[in-house]
Amino acid sequence: MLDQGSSVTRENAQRVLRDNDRGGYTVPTARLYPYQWLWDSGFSALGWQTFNEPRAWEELRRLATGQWPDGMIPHIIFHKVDPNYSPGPGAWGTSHQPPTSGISQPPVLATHLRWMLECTCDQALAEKTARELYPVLVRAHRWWRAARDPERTGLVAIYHPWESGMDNSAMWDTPMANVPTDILDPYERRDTAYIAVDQRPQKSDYDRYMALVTRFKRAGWDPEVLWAETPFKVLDPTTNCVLHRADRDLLALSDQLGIENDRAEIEGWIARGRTAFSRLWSETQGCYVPLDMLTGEKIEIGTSGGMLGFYAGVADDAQAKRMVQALEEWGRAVRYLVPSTSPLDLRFEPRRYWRGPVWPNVNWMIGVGLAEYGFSDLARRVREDLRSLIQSSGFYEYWEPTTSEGLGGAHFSWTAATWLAWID
Ligand code: 9WN
Repeated sequence: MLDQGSSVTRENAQRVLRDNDRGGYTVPTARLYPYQWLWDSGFSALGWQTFNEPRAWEELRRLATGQWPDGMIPHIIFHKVDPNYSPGPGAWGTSHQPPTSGISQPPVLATHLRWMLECTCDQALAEKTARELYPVLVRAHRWWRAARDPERTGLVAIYHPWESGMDNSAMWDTPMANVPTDILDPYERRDTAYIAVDQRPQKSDYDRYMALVTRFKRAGWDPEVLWAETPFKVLDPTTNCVLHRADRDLLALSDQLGIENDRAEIEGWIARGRTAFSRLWSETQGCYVPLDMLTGEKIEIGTSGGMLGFYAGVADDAQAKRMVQALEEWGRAVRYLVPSTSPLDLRFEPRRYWRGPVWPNVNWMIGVGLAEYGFSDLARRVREDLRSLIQSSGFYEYWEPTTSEGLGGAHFSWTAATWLAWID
């Protein structure tokens, strides 16, 4: 069934973004997610740019208003309190104005800023805003290194599954099993008021999500305490691939804008990161996998996040060929690429959120990466599969990878943005 009866056209995609506009920032979808999310807004900005450039830049400028003094850009900015979403600002208990969450999300912004600068029809506005945002992004990348890789290994840690953007991925089953729930403020779930429970994380996941929030809040969100005491500390392939790509784009931006100051520092991040990725490679899975810093164990599972090695540009020829082979196997097991968990894995659940469904923003990143590596047939399949999914059911949040059923929220911003900026 098509989302709210709307056919999939450029005009309707624009309408989704307009409907989700809250005056300078875009919510992912009404009610279910009524705030500004970091990576959603990054994708929305690319969509806005195709028909309203000033509004696209405004999206990124509003994200910058959430940046903490230490450089972190939080994963949610609570511009206007809305009881439809939980956990709201009170549960996080951070002290920033505007109120924000206390963790981050995959840092897509430098890559998107570069994309916008390259696609602009208004060079003067683009350059002016890029100059304003560039230092914000350098501070954000510096924060990842200082707070999340203080030992300078080249890979950054995440402290919460929400930071990966892939909340209940099967990647997190083992490390989440070690998160104690003895410290847990009472909380209420709102998501299942809108979405069928079999498409959302389980209660056992939410208990642990909220136990982590409660613990970090009691530690006053102090980065050093969190580094020392977090019971969830993982090297996530998605975050590291997105950050590595964004480092390379930040360096390109510094060239384009003629800003010399930070070059050596950014080059250092890139060099260290490139070597460190070998720690996350799994020949068995044919993709990158997470590493649990608290046990030292790699977490063997194939996921779409692990396929972002193309997008990061870190895979060598042999690894790239192995990833293509794995993706082709996945593509024979389901009709539509790229399922969020390998369909050959027992933990694959085709309807449950990040445990199986296809996600538009991830297809976009994998498709871009595949094309850059010269795998044009597979790149085309990843894009065309997404086109078919959107055409069959509308601008949904995610899809069942064989039946093409649209799942999760409808009228979804990053889906409309993907349509406008990458597919149509
Ligand atoms: C928690 C907004 C966000 C996305 C994430 C997605 C989901 C939130 C939630 O929605 O996460 O951050 O409440 O489920 O997993 O990727 O950014 O669309």
